[in-house]
Amino acid sequence: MTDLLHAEDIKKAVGAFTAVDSFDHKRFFQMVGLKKKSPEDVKKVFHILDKDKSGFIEEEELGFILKGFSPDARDLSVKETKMLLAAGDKDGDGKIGADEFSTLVAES
Ligand SMILES: [Ca+2]
Repeated sequence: MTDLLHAEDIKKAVGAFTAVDSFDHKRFFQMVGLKKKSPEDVKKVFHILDKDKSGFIEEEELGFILKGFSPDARDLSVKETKMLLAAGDKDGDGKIGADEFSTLVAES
């Protein structure tokens, strides 16, 4: 992930949401520098977060999204995970595809 984003930005962004239920994906994507990355780089980040390479970020993987940026980051709470899924899952299939992820980042 540090090939794509600055380690310092990742540290700051993860550090801003250490409190449970404080996660705000829009602010996080801005702080971590993802919003200003090219569509190709956003897709690369998507593939890192899609740990099982299924082509989707499922609800379980969403819960570990912060760990995808920094291994020592916390897991999202169930509430945060459900809110993030609701924000990103445009077609209602219960998981986030690459295009949905790009849209989620663009909207932040
Ligand atoms: Ca997956």
